[in-house]
Amino acid sequence: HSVELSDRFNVAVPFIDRHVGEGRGAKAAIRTSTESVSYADLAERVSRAGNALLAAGLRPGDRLLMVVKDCPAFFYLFWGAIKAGIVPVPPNTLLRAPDYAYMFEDSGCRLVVYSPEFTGEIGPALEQLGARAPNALDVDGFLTAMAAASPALEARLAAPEDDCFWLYSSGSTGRPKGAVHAHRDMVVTSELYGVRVLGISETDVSYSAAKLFFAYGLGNGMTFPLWVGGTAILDDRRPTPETTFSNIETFRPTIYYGVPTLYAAQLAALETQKRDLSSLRACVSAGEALPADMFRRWKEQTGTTILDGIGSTEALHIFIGNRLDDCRPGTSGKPVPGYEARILDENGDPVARGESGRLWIKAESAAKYYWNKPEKTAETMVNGWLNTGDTYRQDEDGYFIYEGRSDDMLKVGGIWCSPVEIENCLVGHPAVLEAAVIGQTDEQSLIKPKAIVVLKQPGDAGAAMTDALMAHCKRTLAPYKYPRWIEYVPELPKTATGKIQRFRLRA
Ligand code: 3UK
Repeated sequence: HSVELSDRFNVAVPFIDRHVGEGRGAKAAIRTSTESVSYADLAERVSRAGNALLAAGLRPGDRLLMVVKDCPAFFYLFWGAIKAGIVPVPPNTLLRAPDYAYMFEDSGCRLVVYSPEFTGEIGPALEQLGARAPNALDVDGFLTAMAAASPALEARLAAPEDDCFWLYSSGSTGRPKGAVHAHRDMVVTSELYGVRVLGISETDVSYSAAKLFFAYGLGNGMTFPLWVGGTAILDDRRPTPETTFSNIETFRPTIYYGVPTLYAAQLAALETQKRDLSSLRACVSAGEALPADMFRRWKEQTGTTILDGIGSTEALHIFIGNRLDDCRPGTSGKPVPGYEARILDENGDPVARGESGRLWIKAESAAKYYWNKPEKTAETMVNGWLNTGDTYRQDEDGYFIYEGRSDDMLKVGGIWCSPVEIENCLVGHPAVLEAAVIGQTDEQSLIKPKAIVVLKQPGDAGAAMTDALMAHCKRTLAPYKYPRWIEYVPELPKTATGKIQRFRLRA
């Protein structure tokens, strides 16, 4: 099941340049509400973008941080960089200035290109670094530079294992880690999951509600369609039931990719209004576990199957998943052909069938290391195996069942959320003495953050304080991270060394 690649190549050639020679030059590679980009246009703009980056002083191996919304320029920057041997790094676009300042420094990027919508966070991040700040340019400025650049660029050759792009992954403690992916990794995910599991082909039109900065969205909305010469639909708006349904009705995609939180909202909307989803041959869900009940309700309402699968930033895409011809609701399915999975106990021995343990996987698409984090690399990437940090068990037929994180991290709307970060934000409010954050399920059985707070003046507890603390979090953190419930207590359970015992609060 492995994927063969030549020793000297550049992954922009099979994903971008190949299509013109194969007669797809006039075919739409990308469609948005305002434009359609053909494969010929895409190939030319990717080369112009690579040349514009080189003209801006970037050299092969340099990092390009691209804080770019879902739009065609994301493709030009990402592939233009790769074709020129430059390493693109597309972080989450919902972050705040201090997060970006950290990433500018950690990545040592030479250039930041950002959508003008994000000026309010990128500006202060650059200011914070003063003389150490990288050069920065907004996307409009970059498109102008592209128009003046040459449309011809020789692809810089690399080995399949050479560094190609990074994705930042957040952990429960410490700062986000740059997972360094190689040239081969996108080929492996596209071929093993895209082609062999989803059966994606040239005739498919892909629409991912999950954004391109997310490894899940990057595969769904960019690499899979480009690998087979299909069409990708892009929308830069925040996905809601209204935007996603109207996109499905307008563009008639054949595959739709969502996350459980959005499927829950879409199901609620379908109760009051019928929508035309007849173009879909498959739906995919990842990021957090899809409750079996949502699978059934979606099938009832739309007639389509949601394939739940687990992936990670480090593995790049889904490594255990359900299939159209082999799907068990309430499970993550079985290993994708070409990936291996093992459930190990605390001694590193395989557990008996049915018992839970830590999930480890062997993935040809796995990141080789974390940038500048040798200890995290050593903990996570061991002898070719990847420690997922998840607890799993297998049912009697071998389907993998998710049982939760092995640490305290929360998945909210499919995106990592660190309890420590929310606690730190709450403690930054003048009324708060201490705070602990845990996951709690909402009425849809999906996890959202809940805060347990000790106030400096216990008498201040109440609805007005709750509103003030939620507003404080929404202002300071990425908006999806605010606590949906706040409970007030006189003190928090702690270990002898002063570490909050979140497991006691969960109980
Ligand atoms: C959790 C799931 C249960 C799990 C991702 C598809 O989510 C992705 O990557 P992240 O690095 O997070 C990885 C962690 O998220 N998770 C993801 N999918 C599921 N838990 N059921 C699922 N179906 O804890 C995992 O370790 O943000 C998903 C493709 C690419 C991705 N990067």
